[in-house]
Amino acid sequence: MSPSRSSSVRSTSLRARLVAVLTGVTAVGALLAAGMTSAHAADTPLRDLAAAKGKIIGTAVTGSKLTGTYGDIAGAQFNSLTPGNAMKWGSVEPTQGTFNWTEADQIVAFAQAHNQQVRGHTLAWHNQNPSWLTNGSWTSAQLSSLLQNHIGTEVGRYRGKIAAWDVVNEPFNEDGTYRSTLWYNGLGVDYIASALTWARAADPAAKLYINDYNVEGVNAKSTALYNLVKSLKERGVPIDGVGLQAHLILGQVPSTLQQNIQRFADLGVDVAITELDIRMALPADSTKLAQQAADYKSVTAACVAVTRCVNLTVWGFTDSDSWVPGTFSGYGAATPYDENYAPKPAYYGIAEALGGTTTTPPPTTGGCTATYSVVSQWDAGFTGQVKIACSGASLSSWKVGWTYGAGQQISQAWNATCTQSGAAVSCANASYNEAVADGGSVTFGFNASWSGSNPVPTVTLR
Ligand code: G2I
Repeated sequence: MSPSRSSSVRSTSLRARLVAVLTGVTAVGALLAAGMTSAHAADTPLRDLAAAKGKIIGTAVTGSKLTGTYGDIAGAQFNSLTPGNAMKWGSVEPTQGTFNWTEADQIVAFAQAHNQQVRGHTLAWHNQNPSWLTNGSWTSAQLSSLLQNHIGTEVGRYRGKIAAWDVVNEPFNEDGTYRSTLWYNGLGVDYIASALTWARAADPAAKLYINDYNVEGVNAKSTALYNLVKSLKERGVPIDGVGLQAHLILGQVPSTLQQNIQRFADLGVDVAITELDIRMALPADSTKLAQQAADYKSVTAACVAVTRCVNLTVWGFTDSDSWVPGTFSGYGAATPYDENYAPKPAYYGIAEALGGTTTTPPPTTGGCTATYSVVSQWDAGFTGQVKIACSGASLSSWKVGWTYGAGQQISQAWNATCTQSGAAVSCANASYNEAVADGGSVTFGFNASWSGSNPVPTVTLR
C-alpha cells in the first residue's frame, strides 16, 4: 500500500464555535469540537519505498535504546543502521588492550535480526579516541602499528557483517587543506591510503568510504575530497565510496548537491548521504516543519536521481536521540520524528521523494487535530499512536474515537484509557494529560492485533 494522509475538517464545528461565541452560550463543548480533523501516517515503511528505488535507507542508533517504540521504528522503517558512537575507538578500547564490544555487538545483532545492513563508523578520526591514545607520545612507527592493529581488530571482528566502513572520517579543513590531527601529523597524508589498505585486508567484502561534512555541495572542501579520491583510485588504493554527512541547516540544502553527488559517481565510486539531519532554530512551528519537509525531500530526491547514490542515512531518526540540541544551543528538531516518535512532515518529505504518495491535509485555520499512525507492525500485531495537537485552540480534556474496518482489536493502551466494543474504539485522556494547550500536543499509544489488512481508520476528536 502506498502511504497516504487524509484529513477532513468538519466546518460545522467551526460554525458551532462561532455560534456559541456569538450567542454567549457556554462555549466549552463547542470549543472542544472545533477544528476536528483526522490524518494518518504512511503505511509503506521507508525501507520498502527505498528498496523499490534500489536505495538503502538508514539511521544512526544508540544500542541501549533499541527496545520498545524506538526499536520498533528502527527495525520497521530502516534497512541500514549506523552505530552513532558504539564503534568509535574510544568506545571499543577505552583502556589499551581492554575491549568493550557490547553495544557494537548488540547493534550488529539487531541489524541481522531485522534484515538490515550496518555501516561501520568510524576507524581513523580525530575525535572520540581513547585518552590513552591521544595522551600518549608515539613515534610514527608506533602510531602506524596502533592504527593498523585497531583497524585489523575491529574490521576483522565484524568481517562479513558490515556493508560499508567509514574508514577515514573528516580529514579536511573547510579550505580543502588537510586537517591537523594525530594521524596526519604523525603519519602524513598517506595515513589515508594505509587505513584503506588495512581495512580491505581485514574485510575484503566491505565497501570502504571516506566521510566528511560540509562536502555536500561543490566547494573547496568537496573538491579537495574529489581530488583525493581521484588520486587514490589512480594509485590503486582501495576506495569504494564517499560519505557526505549532510548536517544541514533549515532552508540551506546546497543547490549543487546532485551535481556534486554525480561528479563523485562519475569518478567510479559510490556515494552515501551518511548523517543527514536538518536543524532549525527552536521552537519549531508549522512553517519551519514544512520547510524542513521540503529540504528532506530535496536531499532524498538528489540521492534518488543518481544511481550510484546507494544509501541515505539520517543521524538519529527521532528528535529525542539527536546530537543537535547539545551542540548548537537553541537549535534542534532536526530529525524526521518528534520526541514522542510521531512522524513529522520531514518523514513524508523523505517518503514522497522515495515515490510514496501522500495527500497533504488542507490547512486548518485553528483548532485541534488527532493524527493516527501505525508506528510498527509485525505478523499479527501492531503498535499505533494518536497525537492530538492544538494550534489556535486548546482542550481542557479530550476523547477520540474511530471504527476499525478490518477486525483490528486493541489489547493495551498507554497515556489514555481505551475501550473497544465491536469495531468501535473510544479513547479518553488519562488524568495527567487531559489539557492540550494552544501550540501543544499529547500523544498516546496502543498495541492491537490485525490480520489480512490493517487499514488506517478515520479518527474523530470530540
Ligand atoms: O557530531 C556529529 C557527528 C559528526 N560526524 C561524525 C559523527 O560521529 C558525529 O556523531 C556525534 C554523535 O552523534 C554524538 O553522540 O559525535 C559526537 C562526538 O563528536 C557524539 O557526542 C558525544 C558527546 O560529545 C559525549 O559527551 C557523549 O558521551 O556522545 C557521547 C555518547 O553519548
